[in-house]
Amino acid sequence: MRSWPASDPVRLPGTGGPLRVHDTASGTVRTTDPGPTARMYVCGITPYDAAHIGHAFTYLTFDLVGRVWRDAGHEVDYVQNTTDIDDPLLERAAATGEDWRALADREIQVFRDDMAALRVLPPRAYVGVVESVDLIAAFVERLRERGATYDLDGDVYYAVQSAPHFGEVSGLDRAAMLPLFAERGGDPDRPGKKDPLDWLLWRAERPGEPAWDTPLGRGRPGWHVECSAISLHELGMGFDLNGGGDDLVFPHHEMGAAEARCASGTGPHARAYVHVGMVGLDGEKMSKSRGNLVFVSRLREQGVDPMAIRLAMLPHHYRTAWEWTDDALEGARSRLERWRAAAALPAGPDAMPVLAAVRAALADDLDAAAAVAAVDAWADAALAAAGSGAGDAGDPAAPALVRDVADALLGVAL
Ligand code: 5CA
Ligand code: ZN
Repeated sequence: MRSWPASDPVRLPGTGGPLRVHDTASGTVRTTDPGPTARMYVCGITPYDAAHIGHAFTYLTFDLVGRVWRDAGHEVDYVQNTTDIDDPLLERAAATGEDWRALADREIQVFRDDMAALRVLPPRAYVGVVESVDLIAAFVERLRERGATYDLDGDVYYAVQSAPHFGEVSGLDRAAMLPLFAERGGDPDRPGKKDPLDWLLWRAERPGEPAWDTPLGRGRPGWHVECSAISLHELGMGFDLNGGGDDLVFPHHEMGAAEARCASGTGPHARAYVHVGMVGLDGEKMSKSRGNLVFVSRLREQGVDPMAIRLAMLPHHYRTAWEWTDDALEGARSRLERWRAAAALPAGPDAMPVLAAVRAALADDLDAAAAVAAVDAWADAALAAAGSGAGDAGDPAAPALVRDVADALLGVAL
């Protein structure tokens, strides 16, 4: 389906260094080592509601990854899915009496507008499940041919015993896996399953539910299989980074990795698994099911500058859970004003050290707080010099370079 618009980030002088990020599978911060084209897959929204700050923070994180890779001289091949058919979407549509397709289309469009406003660079391929049903059914058939599946009342399950590397992504043992599986969309207690951890690949048609004709029969895909089928089709095996929020470590990325290994006969699915901490509000994870949400689209409607929203998220480290507050948005607003005022000065202190500091900070496991602090320090010094009457002193090229650094690496338009 259609992605969203963006202009390419400006090119900065020189090149940035290699990106180091935390890889969930190894539990360590590792240097990414992409070829000329860095390949990234990130799990997209389930479009039954508008995107909240938690979603936005996840996509901001991977936007920074793409920007650092670009600055280091790589092309970036970025793929994102959208789960435009799944139980929560159908449940919401049933509750409100809306057509599920209309609901999904509307919320996907709100998401595109949010992402474009926040200056999140778009994926090369933005892929829906509905448009991928044939691809996913063919993928399930491949798993079936490899003997990894079994049928249960017309549904198709992946047998966890056919996943020799199971646990490679999350590092969890069975005792830890079981409750998470139950909590996050799994069905450990369904009678007839060979193992409680076996997971649904294909759901045969149920009365009143949408279904598609495929060689597997009429039905629709299970959840995890959409991301392994789409990522393999678009990027191939062993791509550089598989990302999402840390609620996807298990079961979603574990089960997806097992399917991809089985279908391809090689592994791993991705060279690094990167997970983002959960954003909360009032002491709880922000989630559609809890309803404690701050929507990006609502803030935009209220006239909040999207760059202030971006700056309010930016200083948080991607691996640490944090809470959204109105105060933080206020702080981001005044920071944005200060940065804009400094960047509009006729001259300022040498900005090459700012470029070096922002590059080094982001390459170091996306230390965006340190990157923001480097711009703060430059802006404070530039404004102080201007305030003391020395405004024309300094380097006349510095404000433009800081604008370019903020634009290309932080995604903030000044
Ligand atoms: N469609 C699936 C992925 S295939 C899904 O998880 N959709 S979602 O709408 O629930 O979440 C979209 C993305 O935002 C996922 O990467 C998810 O891990 C992330 N996410 C969800 N809630 C939060 C939160 N509170 N904070 C940070 N990231 C979040
Ligand atoms: Zn996914």
